Amino acid sequence: MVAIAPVGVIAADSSDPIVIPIHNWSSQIVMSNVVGQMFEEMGNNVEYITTDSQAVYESVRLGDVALELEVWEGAFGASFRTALEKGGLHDAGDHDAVTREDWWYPMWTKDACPGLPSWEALNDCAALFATAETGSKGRYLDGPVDWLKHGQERVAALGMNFQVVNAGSAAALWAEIGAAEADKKPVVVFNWTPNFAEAVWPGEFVEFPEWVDGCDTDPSVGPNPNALYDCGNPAKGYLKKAAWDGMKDKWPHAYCALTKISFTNPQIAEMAKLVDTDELEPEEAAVEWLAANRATIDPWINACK
Ligand code: TMO
Repeated sequence: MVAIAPVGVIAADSSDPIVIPIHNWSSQIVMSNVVGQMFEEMGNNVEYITTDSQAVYESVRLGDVALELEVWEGAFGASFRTALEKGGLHDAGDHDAVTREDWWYPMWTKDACPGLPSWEALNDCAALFATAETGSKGRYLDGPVDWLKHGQERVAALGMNFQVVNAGSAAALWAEIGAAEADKKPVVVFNWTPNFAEAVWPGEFVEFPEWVDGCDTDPSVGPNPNALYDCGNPAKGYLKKAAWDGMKDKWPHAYCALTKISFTNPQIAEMAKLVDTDELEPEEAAVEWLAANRATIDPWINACK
């Protein structure tokens, strides 16, 4: 006899592991574990793989990994758009979060440079940020290179008296702020929100010329008619989920849950805090986060059984 599936019941998910990519900042790692554990509760197999945070969009497009949980507009909008245009990956919806990634300083920096947060004021204060390494120029500690923040291009496009140094890891950013804290030494580093840092060090983003679409692709956009990257990052950026087109058919229940998932700024900041402040391992942090947030998670699971 041939078994016929009742109408309205979706096929079972494949028992192949859902491969989830992990990058080099804490909220993304914890969120990936939260969602991975959620999928496991739904009966799926999950595998984590550490990947470059730009190349991952090509991996999602080809189905080497199933999804990406944190597509930040500022850092990854361009790679995400490129992969979308090539095909194989799609936008699986936004988190209920507003993001910003840019040059940032702890508030004590403003005591030494009261014209902040304007970028022109920062530039006039460049000497305050000079180090043995940067000579007469101010030091700006940018993120790890794979976040492609184009700090050097921005300095050139706006004629700033700063030298851009790339941090080797997110931890190096926090160490730079921490080391400056005792003497209230002025520092300017790459930072973002939502993040654990906002609860630890009050601070502000530097205000650069406002982001305009095309600032990274069309030199005529932005205040310097001959340069790309002469704008700040979006001040109200999106945070998206991306999925491999094949995920829907291969793991329909997990895919359904992915489309429901939507984390908020405080929830994402808490994910980072569990690792960066409380020093839990990401997997443990995810267990804790899930235990404290069943009311958020359970409806997503129940809607996709
Ligand atoms: C991609 N990041 C949140 C580190 O700016």
